[in-house]
Amino acid sequence: METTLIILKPDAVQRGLMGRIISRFEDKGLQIIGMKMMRISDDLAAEHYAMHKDKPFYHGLVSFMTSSPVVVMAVHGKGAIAVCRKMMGATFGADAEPGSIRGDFGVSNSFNLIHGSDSPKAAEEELHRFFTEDELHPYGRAIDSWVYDMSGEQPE
Ligand code: D4T
Repeated sequence: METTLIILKPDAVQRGLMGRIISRFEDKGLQIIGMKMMRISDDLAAEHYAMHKDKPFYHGLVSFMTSSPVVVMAVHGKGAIAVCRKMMGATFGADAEPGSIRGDFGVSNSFNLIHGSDSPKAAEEELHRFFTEDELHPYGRAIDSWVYDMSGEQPE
């Protein structure tokens, strides 16, 4: 089981898409164990996108991410990191597959609605970047025995 960091970017919040995007993760059977609305500071955006510091789109990206509130979520489930990335679709809206979040809701390259951690290492770092320990709430769900086959040692 994994937990990944998802950010509903400023365009998702401004366009009133929060509920529909959150529902997709819930419908899939993933569990939200942390969620808050926040305004990302310049420093936090710079830390989060440090790997893109030398890219031509960096300043626009930081300016976009700090322009308006975002919603950050800790999403938990089997293979949650890859499952969420698949649900998000390709980076650019115009390339993203229909049925994916970016494919269904956007056409822009830079306003691409959502961020998701891309590896277990990134997920761990990013969850710590955006959440304190007491903001995460792992909880047992009665439906887990129907979301997963629990007859073996691991959820399947
Ligand atoms: P994030 O990191 O936001 O989940 O997106 P991806 O993992 O799908 O894509 P990324 O790291 O390559 O890009 C981060 C962020 O920068 C924007 N971007 C990217 C942009 O505005 N122009 C570009 O040419 C690229 C490559 C979009 C997502």
